[in-house]
Amino acid sequence: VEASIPEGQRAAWKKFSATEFKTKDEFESEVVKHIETTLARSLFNCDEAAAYGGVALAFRDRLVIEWNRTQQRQSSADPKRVYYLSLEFLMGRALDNAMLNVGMKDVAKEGLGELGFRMEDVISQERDAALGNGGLGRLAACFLDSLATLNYPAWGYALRYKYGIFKQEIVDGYQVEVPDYWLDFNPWEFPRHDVTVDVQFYGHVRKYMDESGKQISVWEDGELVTAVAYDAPIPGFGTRTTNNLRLWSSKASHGEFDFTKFNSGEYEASVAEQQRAETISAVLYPNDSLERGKELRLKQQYFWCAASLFDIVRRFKKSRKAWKEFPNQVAIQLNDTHPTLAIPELMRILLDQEGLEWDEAWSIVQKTFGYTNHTVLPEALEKWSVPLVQHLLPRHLQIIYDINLNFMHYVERNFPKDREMLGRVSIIEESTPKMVRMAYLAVIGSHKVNGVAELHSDLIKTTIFKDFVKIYGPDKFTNVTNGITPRRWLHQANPRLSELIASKLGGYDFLRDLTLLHKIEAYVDDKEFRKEFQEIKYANKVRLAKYTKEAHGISVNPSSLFDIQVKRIHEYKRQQLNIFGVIYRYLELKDMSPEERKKVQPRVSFFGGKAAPGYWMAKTIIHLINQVGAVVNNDKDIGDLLKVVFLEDYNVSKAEIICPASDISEHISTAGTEASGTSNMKFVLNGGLVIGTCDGANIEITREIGEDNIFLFGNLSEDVEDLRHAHTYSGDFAIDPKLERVFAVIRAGRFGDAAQFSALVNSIVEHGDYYLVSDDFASYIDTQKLIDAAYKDQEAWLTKTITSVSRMGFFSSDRCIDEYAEMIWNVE
Ligand code: AZC
Repeated sequence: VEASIPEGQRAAWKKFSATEFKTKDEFESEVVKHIETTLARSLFNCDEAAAYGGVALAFRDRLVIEWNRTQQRQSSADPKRVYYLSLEFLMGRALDNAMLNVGMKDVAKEGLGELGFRMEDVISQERDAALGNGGLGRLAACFLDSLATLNYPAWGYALRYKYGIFKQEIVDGYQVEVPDYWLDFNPWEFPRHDVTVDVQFYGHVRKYMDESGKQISVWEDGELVTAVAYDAPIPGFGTRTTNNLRLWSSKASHGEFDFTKFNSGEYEASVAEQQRAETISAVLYPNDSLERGKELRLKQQYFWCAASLFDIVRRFKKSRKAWKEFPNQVAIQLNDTHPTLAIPELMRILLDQEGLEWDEAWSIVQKTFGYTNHTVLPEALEKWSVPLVQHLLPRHLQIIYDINLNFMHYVERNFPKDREMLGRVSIIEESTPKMVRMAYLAVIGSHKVNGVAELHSDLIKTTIFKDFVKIYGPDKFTNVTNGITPRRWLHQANPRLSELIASKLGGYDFLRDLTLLHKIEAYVDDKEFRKEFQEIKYANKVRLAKYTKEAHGISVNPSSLFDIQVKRIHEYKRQQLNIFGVIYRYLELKDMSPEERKKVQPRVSFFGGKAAPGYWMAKTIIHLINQVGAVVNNDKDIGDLLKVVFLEDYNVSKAEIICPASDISEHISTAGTEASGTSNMKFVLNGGLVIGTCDGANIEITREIGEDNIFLFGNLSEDVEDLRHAHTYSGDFAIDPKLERVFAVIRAGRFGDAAQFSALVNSIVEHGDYYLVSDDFASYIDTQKLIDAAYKDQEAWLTKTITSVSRMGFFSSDRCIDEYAEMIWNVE
């Protein structure tokens, strides 16, 4: 039922309609009102947390006003909308972003000062919204910012996890996971208790013929869980568009308790059922690039897909358009295979509920979906066991089998000579138990499939989806190289650099069109500009040094070369290569005479990142880094020449301090394994250089900024397979002698009990060195030496960094979103 105010009363309504604050005084009045009423505090008990609350609520009101207007505009225009389905949105903090996007941070800062608070202190009260693991989730967050900024009518859909990614504590050098309960106070979300969807699980399928002889399927007798919508406003930068991120929370379908059970004395049972329902949206799975096939994870995926599709279909049906118009009104992007169940779910809605014929339904589905692949790592490709899917989603399994049958017929007709192909491309893997290959289902059910950097998009066409390129032709596969939002990753994280650039370009237009950055290349020889640029980098290093001292008690000298590797800990990302390199550097320093040491470029090696709780090898790497730090940082011979810091609990808000502070950042994955990487872009945009392999977006960064401005090393992706093969079969695989020296000191117990690191060392020495650490070690060490030498020439270094920043325009997520809109979504 539409609950609109009648015409006659609308004038009164409009007279009292909420308006946004415009002046400092109005802002202060809003803040004080919220602190005194919404938060029930006073000037006698207002701490920084309460001040944060007041400011956040004042800005939230502003966002809501624009958000309502945006939704009204979109409802009446009813354009084609984009729905970005992502199990992860790694948003970080919202307040600073809201202030900057709305363009009122300066006003707020002054107002806050008058009320007795400092902006930085207030901002830092906010907890990160950490509903993601790493790159995939952060990319989704950048995309939301760009979608709103570019005025696309777009919605994000995800789950409202009670617990985001765990908090990482380092205890005795080991990672310990602590739950992240982030919802005590979250002013940015709006519960929509009136927007709910009942989602079914289990049960069975009854088939019968109706009068016309049509086969009907009914999914019956399942268990229902209710999805409740929680909405968060997503403001664009310098625009009134404020889009919606809708997060689903699960609860028992009959409310708090089952009253029948409750009244009959089964108190515990009634509560247990409620808890079981709530478990679905309780926690984000902390695995990055690994799928374990757990039932609860599949439940999460279906719960979220079913609720989101119900919502999308409900919105479409309001327009009373014919079903064939659906793909002209709706574009759904699958962020990795996690939402692939949306494909059979839309089929189920169209077939079983709307009565469409198979072919028409299937054509709608294929035109609606696009699929983004983020990895070629085999262990990350989702597969669900057929018995599990059968048990949880019996109707969907039938639909998946029918999709597969049609597909098999198609392949058979078109490739009659290649009998083996059927088995290779079947959605069902003939293993024990049989498995549903989600990536294949996603490819088959979408009209476009994209990778996230050029090399990666080429690789998926020649490896995991090779047969599908033969089947569908190459045009189904495309590339959209990742990007980052310059609002958060330049303007917010590095306000001084943003201001300096704005002062030269005559304003902040570059934040909406990052290609304008190329104009600062004209200042590369400008003395004043150079001086200021260099001072900003130094100040950002001082900020990180201060944080390092406060958080970890380690003093680092901001004049040292800051070398940073922050990202999830994974063998393919090769933090082990980095720390082995650090050990080698340490050994060389120890060998030197005091005279020789004086010539050495001092360096701080920063590491940060979480290991999946069950990923033992990654945890061992963290432990080794901390053990090396404990030795090196306390070695009197070494002093400031080398420090090793492990930054605990790396997250988005810390990245905002870390990325502007690098001289060098490390993106050193085994070639062909890192689909894109996005922190590489953040570091270069903030005036740091990169040491990297020819992998992911490093390649395109090199193309844009020039090979003189990046330090590339290591084997190329086309050689990886042969090298791996040789390790195992050639018999003469010898560990690099420099690396051998590192292993010798680890084995000798220099960094604590050697047994703790034996599995890590043996993965290289005895188990085939899958990630090519030894193959790339010498080249890595040599390149680090080049970096030391290059850094000595500060003027030349500065020229490289300024030039690089000016050439980073391509890597804005605005460019990505425009590419998706044009090539995949067909939206305006
Ligand atoms: C990541 C890729 O590893 C990274 O290279 C890429 O930049 C990023 O996606 C965005 O495309 N993949 C993941 O984070 N994967 C998962 C499952 O979390």
